[in-house]
Amino acid sequence: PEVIYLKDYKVPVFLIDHTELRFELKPDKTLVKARLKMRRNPESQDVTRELVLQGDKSLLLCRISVDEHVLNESDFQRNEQGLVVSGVPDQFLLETVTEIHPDQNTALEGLYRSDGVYCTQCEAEGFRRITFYLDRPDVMSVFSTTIEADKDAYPVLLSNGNPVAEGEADEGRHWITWEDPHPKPAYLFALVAGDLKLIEDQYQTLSGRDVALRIYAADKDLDKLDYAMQSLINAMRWDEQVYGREYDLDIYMIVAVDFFNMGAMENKGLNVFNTSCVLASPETTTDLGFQRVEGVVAHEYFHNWSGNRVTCRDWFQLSLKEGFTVFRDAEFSADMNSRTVKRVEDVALLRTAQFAEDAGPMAHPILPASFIEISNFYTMTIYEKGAEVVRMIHTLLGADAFRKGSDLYFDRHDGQAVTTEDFVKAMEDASGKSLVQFRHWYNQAGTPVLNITDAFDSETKTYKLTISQSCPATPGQEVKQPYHIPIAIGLLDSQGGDLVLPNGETTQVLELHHAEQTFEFGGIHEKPVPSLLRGFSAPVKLNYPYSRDNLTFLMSHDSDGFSRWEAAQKLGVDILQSLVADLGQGKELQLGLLLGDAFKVVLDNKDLDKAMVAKVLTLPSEAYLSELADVIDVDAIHEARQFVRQHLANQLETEFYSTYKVCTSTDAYSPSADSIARRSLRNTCLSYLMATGKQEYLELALVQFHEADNMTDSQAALSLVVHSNFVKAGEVILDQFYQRWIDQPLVVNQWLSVQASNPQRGALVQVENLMKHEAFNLQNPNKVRSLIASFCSLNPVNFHAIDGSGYRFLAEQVITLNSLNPQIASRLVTPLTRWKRYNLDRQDIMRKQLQRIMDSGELSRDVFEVVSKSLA
Ligand code: B3K
Ligand code: ZN
Repeated sequence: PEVIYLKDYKVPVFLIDHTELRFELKPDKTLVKARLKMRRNPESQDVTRELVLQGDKSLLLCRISVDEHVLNESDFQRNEQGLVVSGVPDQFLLETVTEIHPDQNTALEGLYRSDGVYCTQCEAEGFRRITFYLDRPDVMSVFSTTIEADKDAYPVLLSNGNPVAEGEADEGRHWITWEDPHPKPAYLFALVAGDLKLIEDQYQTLSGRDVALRIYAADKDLDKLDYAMQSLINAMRWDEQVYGREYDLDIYMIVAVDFFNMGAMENKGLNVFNTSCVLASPETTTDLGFQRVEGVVAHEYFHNWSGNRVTCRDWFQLSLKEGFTVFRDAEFSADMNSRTVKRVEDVALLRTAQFAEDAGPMAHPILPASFIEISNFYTMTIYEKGAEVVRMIHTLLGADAFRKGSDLYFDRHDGQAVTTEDFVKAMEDASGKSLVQFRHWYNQAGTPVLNITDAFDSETKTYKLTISQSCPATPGQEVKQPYHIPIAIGLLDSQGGDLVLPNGETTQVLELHHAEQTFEFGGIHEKPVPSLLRGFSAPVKLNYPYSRDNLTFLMSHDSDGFSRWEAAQKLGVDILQSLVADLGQGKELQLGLLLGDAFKVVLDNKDLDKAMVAKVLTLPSEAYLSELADVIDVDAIHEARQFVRQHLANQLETEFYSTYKVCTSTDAYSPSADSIARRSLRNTCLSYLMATGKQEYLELALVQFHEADNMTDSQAALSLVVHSNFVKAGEVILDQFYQRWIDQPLVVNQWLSVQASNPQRGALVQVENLMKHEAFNLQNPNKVRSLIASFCSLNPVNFHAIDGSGYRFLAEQVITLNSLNPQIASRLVTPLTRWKRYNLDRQDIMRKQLQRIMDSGELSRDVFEVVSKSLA
């Protein structure tokens, strides 16, 4: 397959001013009639008379004409990528009739059917599976779309913009025409046709315009749409208040479908959502699910400005819209809920998944220089690290200058397809702050490492922090230039109070520019304890020789909530790492009271946010410990962590039990931050109580399972019992759970996931059996994620079983999915690509399975890119 390079970017030779589409949806085939008003791009130097259109091999071209003159075979050429029409004039009308087969579309890109509903997914390059087109984001066109279909089966026909005409046709068919006045790239096109129901609301924008809000879903899910609607309204208000951005069409629609490759898609005026990111009800949805709905609804809404009004010039610029929009949705969620909890969750995800990606064979900068398949670049790096980079700009500029910068960016580039450089330039121009060196964050891959040492001079009363930075080599990038890094710090006196820093505040942002730099603080009377990287002000790894006493001190005194959690994590990591080392040397595990005592202080502190208490009490995850390890010892990490959990459970049994009781409430379910916090702490306590292995806590968990009025509590109890040694009890409630929720696919998916992530022996056999279960369907990505992906990423001890069974299993699934759904296949393979992180025995069997995929026949570009880069 061909490698595409950013450096080869050229402006389009032709443009499309107007796109008129007519879809005739029929069960055996769909006809797509396109009328494209095209003209030569005055900005292109290219004088060719050849028009090159993208079009997938699966498209059947029935007819093509230029200015109403029908072309014959000699006037154009079909090839793998599309169509080349020769001898076109400077301005012309291109008409095509194409036949496509949505029923056979298992890749879920382009036009496909999800449970009988026609829907589209065009980002990044799906439009070329619908018709021949200039399928690139810098070609923006006004769309007018007519959909014709059987009226009974498809009463609802939707596309972008506003409906302008409708009518009846022969044979019980009907049609509707939609017009979208905003020029847009083809990746933002959408079409939906189906038997859908809706809930409706109204929104009045700041300037007084009325917008109709509609959320569509299958009839049975109509009762689960209110939370998404409320989240949408909150997001619209927030974007007006925080960014001054208003919605620009008369209608905003969201459609929920069950077959979807990712979370949701921001098509102009017509978002298509995975049901998992829009449906929410207390009985069926966990707190995490509620928060995901809120976050994703907001994310897609925010794209209307950061992505749609101002879009990407080419797909290398993906982080322009994704990094910025993730930053926006994270800030929205922080404002709606607990800011610190949101930050802790995001950082935990970044440090496990994104750091691992940055250290693996697919490492790439947030502005990649090349790719084979763009779908492989919808990554943690583009999204989450991209958001961190925008956050650093926010930190360096301050909120006011950042807002000026975003205003300038939106005003300057409204209606354009631009680059990350344009974004940074607008931030610079509006603030006057140089971001020249900062741009390395866009071009360099890898996670920078900071090593910090300090010195206190009691004579001169000065305290010095010496910070050095480095960044490991990544594929194709041996040497890195020093980054410009904002490091937010505080200094604590021996009482735990914050010292006032030179900026007059208790937190100051140090700006690191050099490979090594020393920062001096005068007028300091005793050696302070530094609180470093407050709020995780930069996506880096930080080493400072904290003693365990330092860490317990910071855990209870740091004024920055994030840093208190971070101190607890560091303490947990330190303890767990030494236990893992002990296991490696065959030593018996021992643990003192220090960690439990520190946890007790936190548990007893009634002033703390319960959600944060729960976070602090949660040991660093196996995934995070793995990411930090030189060589990942899967079993030792699991064993050490279980040992510490059990030890803490015994040491603090009384406290966990009383806190569990305190957090028990008879109030009706609410997804408010307070009640989420209460449930989260309660379930954390229950998990420790279960770790004692005592029968009485099994009873407690079972009572919770049976009496819960919400999915959070019932699912927490279910997974604790299923993952415990009480095997029989686990089987019984798994069965009860399934019978109860058999009609709720999203709940059944959680049921699959609980079993797939079971660390007890035998999980793989269970997963293999479940693949034959009626609840499973390999063509539904949500099912694949719940069962197969959960097993491979949430069940390290079983997936990495030393007999290689987990690896073989994954390779088989990837090979099957490669031809069904390449995007899902290529995501699934990720855990195998990290083979270099394991011991030689495992490396060997993991690599063999990658090779087996490689040799399995014709690979999709998606799978080929990931597997070949991993083997390189
Ligand atoms: N922009 C879409 C992602 C499209 C993925 C295409 N493979 C969702 C989002 O980030 O909002
Ligand atoms: Zn997005």
